[in-house]
Amino acid sequence: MKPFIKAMIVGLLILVLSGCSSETTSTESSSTIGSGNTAATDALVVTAKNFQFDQAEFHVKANKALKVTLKVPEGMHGLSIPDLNVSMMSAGVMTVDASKPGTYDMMCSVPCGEGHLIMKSKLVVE
Ligand SMILES: [Cu+2]
Repeated sequence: MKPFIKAMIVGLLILVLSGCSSETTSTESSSTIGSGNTAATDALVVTAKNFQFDQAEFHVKANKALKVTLKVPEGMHGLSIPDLNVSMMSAGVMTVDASKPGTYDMMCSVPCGEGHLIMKSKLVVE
C-alpha cells in the first residue's frame, strides 16, 4: 500500500510540475513583451514595479517632443534617462526632446530597495 501511495504522490507531483512548467513557457512567450515588442511607438510608456521595468528594451520613434509616461503600480520607483534629461521621482508625465536616434540607458531614480540597482532598461530612439 505504501509504495502505491508514494507512486501516486510522485505521479501527482509530476502532473503539477509539468502543468506549472507549461504555464511558465506560455507566460514566457507572451511576456516576451520584454525584448520582443520592438515596434517603435510615438510615446514612451514605462511601468515600474519591484524591481523591474515592464520591458527590457523600449522603442520609440525619434520625436522632438516625446511624451514620457511613468506608471508605478507597485513600490516606489522613478525613471531616469540621463542622456535625455529625464528625471522622474514618481509616477507622472513629462515631455522630452528625443530627436536624436540612439540607445539610451534607463534606470530607476529612487532608492527603492534590494532590487534597485538592477532596475535598468534601454530606450532605443529610431
Ligand atoms: Cu529604484
